[in-house]
Amino acid sequence: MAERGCVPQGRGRAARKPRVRRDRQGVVERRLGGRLRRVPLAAGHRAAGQVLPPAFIGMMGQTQNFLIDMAGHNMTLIAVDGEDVVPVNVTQFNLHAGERADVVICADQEPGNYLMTATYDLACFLEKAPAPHMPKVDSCNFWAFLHYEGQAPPTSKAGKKLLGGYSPPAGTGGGEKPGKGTGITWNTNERSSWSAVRNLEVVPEPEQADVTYVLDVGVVGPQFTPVDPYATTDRMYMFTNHTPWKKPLTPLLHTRGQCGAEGVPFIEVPENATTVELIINNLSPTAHVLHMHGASFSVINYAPYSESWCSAGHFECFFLPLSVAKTLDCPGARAGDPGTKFPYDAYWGCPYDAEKDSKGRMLEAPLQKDMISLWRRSWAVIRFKADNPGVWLFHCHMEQHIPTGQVMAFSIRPQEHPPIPHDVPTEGPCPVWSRP
Ligand SMILES: [Cu+2]
Repeated sequence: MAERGCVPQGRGRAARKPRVRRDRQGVVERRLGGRLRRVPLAAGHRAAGQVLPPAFIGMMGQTQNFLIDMAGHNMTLIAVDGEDVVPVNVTQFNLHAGERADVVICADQEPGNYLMTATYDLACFLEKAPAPHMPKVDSCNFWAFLHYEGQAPPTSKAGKKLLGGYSPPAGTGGGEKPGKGTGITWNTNERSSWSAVRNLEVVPEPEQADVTYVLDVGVVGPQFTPVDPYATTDRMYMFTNHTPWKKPLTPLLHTRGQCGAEGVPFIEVPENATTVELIINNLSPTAHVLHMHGASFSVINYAPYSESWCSAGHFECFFLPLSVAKTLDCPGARAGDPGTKFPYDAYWGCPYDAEKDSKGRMLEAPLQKDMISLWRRSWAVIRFKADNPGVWLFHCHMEQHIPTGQVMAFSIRPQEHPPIPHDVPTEGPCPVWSRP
């Protein structure tokens, strides 16, 4: 099949940087290979031969992940989390809560209506029946159409299936039997995807970071009881020890964490440290979608078993007992808290082992992100530059994991924190250290 698409493919000098500008009417200018196209986005209609540059934003709450497909058209990925990447054709990409992906779709097919699909893959098994602590879901698929201007709107609807879920609505015109796109499947829940996309401006990492912190993600024992409402429990943690988030008596930025911050999980990064490394171990059976405020980070390593014994295709890993995993899959597996009792003893993970895992580091051209999906029972190693003075949150982006405690903070270059204005309200008895 001939190469299709509107953006030059390739790596290095051959790749041209697309430039995008949006005005208030939703008109987009995108310069591609020296040609400037004006594309009115508001109508959502496309004429043949035009470039459609949608920005996908993961606006999910409890949903972790969607797989995005576009029938009959190549999608060319050009930016991830706001950072430009070497254009690469994708037949499917995934998007977690809060992630962003800019793609170019070339409307170069036979006119018609072409199906776009977003699939929450981890919920598809719940279409047929509920599972413990999980409700049955009506559908794990969501659909829309790419509509070519001048074509009649599609009339078919999704059909309810007897055993659960829906069959997709039908495309029309060229969309009735669309051809296959060309490109890679880009799924950041798999290790190999982290080296399949490369930033236009490469940020190589040094062999050694200035400082390394090991963070565990899990649940504090002796018991984690999801009561109604779910968010009234607060025993999840993401920190160097088992400390769930606790609101400081007065904002950390006001006091540099030196007052009213007892028991609050935050790290003051040394003033002379520039490259900060985080080894993050997920000691729980579900993925977490982590977001950093104030900085992008480099993803330099990701657990290889995200594509083997605990991949998305091996959902039984969700129910796997720790004792079995230690024998069969991961001798170094450990519990998030030894005090958790059945049925919450499912909170365990297979943590990073520097001796065997450091050889997999991607230091030459690590992908720049401000979000990462930390796969179930899994680990990731990321680095960020401590060059933006302030107190910045690092937290799970899943709606139910924020109030349950999966939040921490970094204090970066405290000596350079901007002064707090006098008219900012304060709370608690602490002085405001950074006020001039
Ligand atoms: Cu989470």
